[in-house]
Amino acid sequence: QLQVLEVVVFSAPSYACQRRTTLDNHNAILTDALSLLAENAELSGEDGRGVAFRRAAGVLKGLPEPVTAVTQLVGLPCLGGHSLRVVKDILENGASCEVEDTKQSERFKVLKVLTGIFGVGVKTAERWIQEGIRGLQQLQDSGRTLNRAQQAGLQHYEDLNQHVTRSEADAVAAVVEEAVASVLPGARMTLIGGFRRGKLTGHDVDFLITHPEEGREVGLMPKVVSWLESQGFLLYQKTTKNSYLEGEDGPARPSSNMDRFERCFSIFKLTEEVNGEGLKPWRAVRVDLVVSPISQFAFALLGWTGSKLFERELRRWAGHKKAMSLSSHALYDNTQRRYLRASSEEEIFAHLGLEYIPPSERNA
Ligand code: TTP
Ligand code: MN
Ligand code: MN
Ligand code: MN
Repeated sequence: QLQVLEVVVFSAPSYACQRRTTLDNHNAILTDALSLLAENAELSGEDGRGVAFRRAAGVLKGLPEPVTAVTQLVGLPCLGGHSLRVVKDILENGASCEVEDTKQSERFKVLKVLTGIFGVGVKTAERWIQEGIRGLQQLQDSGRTLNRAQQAGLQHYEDLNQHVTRSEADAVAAVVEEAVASVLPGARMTLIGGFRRGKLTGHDVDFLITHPEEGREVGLMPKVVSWLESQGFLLYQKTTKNSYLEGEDGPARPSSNMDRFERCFSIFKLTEEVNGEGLKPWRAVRVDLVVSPISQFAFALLGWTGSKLFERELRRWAGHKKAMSLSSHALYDNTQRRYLRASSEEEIFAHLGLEYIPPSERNA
């Protein structure tokens, strides 16, 4: 009997925002490897290489079945020689030397531990390493002056490096909901970030808050924060004021991709009552709160739902393919020289000439 072996050759459009990427990843071994190399590049200040590895991983995350041979990948975008070599090593030898060496490298391990402290970025970690610091205990003993965020980060290191579960996210949501309803009836709160994309765990919980009447959201954040503080829910918080300037005929063009919403980076004290059973009476959870006026809500929702690669690719698509500038506040058409309004994510995708991709398929 003749056996016909069918080998699938994959294909995919090149921008992540053109692809539907669910959480059903059939190539986790490969994408974990590429993500690790991306992380190592980012920790070494090589952002360009980091993006290249993230894009390569993004393409593989969307494939409908496991890759069995590199020949299946010939037609795919974003897979450069370096990424293909890593994939080939894993397919043929079960592992990539480069990935294994990176995992074992002292520098990578120390950078991960130090940047794993909330409030510590690559630059600070680099400086400490140069000063001879190799771990948390050493940092604590060194008597270095830490800012408020870093102190809280060190204090709650273990909790904050433990995944937040969906049920913990729901418990936080109930608290934030109550806070918002108490300080401004009619205000709305939406779960954003990874949990909106359907992830079962996250490194934090993200919320977007708005009010259906434009302007009513002004001054909301300090009230929410005060309420949470008075109820003993906050172990740490830093609120950043809205620095977005309203222009004559619409919001001013943002100068960078950093958005300027009023936001609060916080650490919640999730107590047993809301946490369900557990061995400890409470645990620390990172929570991000963002407030947007209703006129910018769709842009904020799209911009804060992620994934980070999906966001990056949306902005790249807008700029390169459409001559438009997309931010979490607005969409500007550089050809027509005007802002394009939208009151839903669907409208933004339509403005961009993209098929609508729901949150659960933005997991590139
Ligand atoms: P994150 O909370 O960092 O990431 P995540 O929710 O996708 O994943 P995790 O489960 O690990 O928490 O960011 C959520 C989204 O918010 C992400 O798409 C990028 C966006 N964002 C901004 O727009 N500005 C910011 O300053 C930050 C920190 C995030
Ligand atoms: Mn599948
Ligand atoms: Mn998040
Ligand atoms: Mn976040």
